[in-house]
Amino acid sequence: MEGLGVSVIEHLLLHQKENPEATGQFTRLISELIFSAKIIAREVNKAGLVNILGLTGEVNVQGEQVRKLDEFANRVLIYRMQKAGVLCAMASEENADIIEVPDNLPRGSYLLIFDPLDGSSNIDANVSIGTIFSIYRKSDERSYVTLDDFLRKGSEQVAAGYFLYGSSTMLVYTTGNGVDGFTLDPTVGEFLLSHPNIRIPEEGKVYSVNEAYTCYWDEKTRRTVEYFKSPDNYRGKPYRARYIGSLVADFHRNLLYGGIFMYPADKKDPAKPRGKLRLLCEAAPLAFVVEQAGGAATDGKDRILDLKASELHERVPLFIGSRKDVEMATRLMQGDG
Ligand code: AHM
Ligand code: MG
Repeated sequence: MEGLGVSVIEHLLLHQKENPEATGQFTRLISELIFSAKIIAREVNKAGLVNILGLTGEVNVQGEQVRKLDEFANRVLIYRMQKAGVLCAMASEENADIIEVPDNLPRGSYLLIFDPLDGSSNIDANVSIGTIFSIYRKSDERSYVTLDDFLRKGSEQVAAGYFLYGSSTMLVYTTGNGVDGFTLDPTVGEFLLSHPNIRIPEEGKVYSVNEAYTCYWDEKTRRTVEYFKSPDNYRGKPYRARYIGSLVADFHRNLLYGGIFMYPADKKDPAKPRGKLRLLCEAAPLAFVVEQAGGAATDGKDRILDLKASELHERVPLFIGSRKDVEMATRLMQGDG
């Protein structure tokens, strides 16, 4: 029947032919992710009602305070994905080490990396937050998994995307064949295709960066950000500033409307010599999405998808968004332009 929408799984099955990843195992993986995200969305939506908000008092492996919903989202994903029978191991922003699927559970050939609830400092203010995921296939037949299995180039991802918990809950993802967006229809409990074949505008009107850190930036970073504010840039007028401080929300807005998001290195901040964002669970998956939508992502020099992580929680400077804007920022960061 027409007019009832296409669900994610229907969409995956419809595109099975041109999509090598749309195997039974992959479809199961996506279904489990969706189920986990629905549970997380339910808790995010009722967070204000049930006093689940606030800090747990614990700090995560990166020294940041963990909020209750982060912990909840992390537990849901680990618990459900471990049982799915399609993964051999996982890695989470909240866990120092890789998480293997226990011996008593069936294993599959996929590796999953996720940030369970990104932007969690915004939870109390009802600002959009998200779950970012990145999927690789194990590169050999060994029955065990090591850290090296995760230290791969982003270009080897077989799928990546995010769930956005905002005014509506969305799933945006790619399997290397363009980017599609689905919106959760709460009345039927399904993600329905709402944004087929998303293309990011070639150049944007928006720059997104936390300018409070100007004092920590080197000269090239300052000049790069100044460029987008200048009436002498290639648009001939200043870009608008938009910065939510919630990566998925900032990224998603720029993906739809065009623009550039920057989280540069803070050279003078010993805590962030390589910026704040993590290569494996934040930069690489969003880079895969943006490239598949016609955009670009670099660390100010090299393509994000060409970088090979040397540790699980490696951080990386990030310039991501509309292709022309990112190319310009990268040239400026190299002192060229
Ligand atoms: P988190 O993973 O601990 O939530 O941190 C990542 C978040 C991103 O969502 C956002 O882009 C960035 O931190 C904002 O950082 P800052 O407050 O330094 O601008
Ligand atoms: Mg994060």
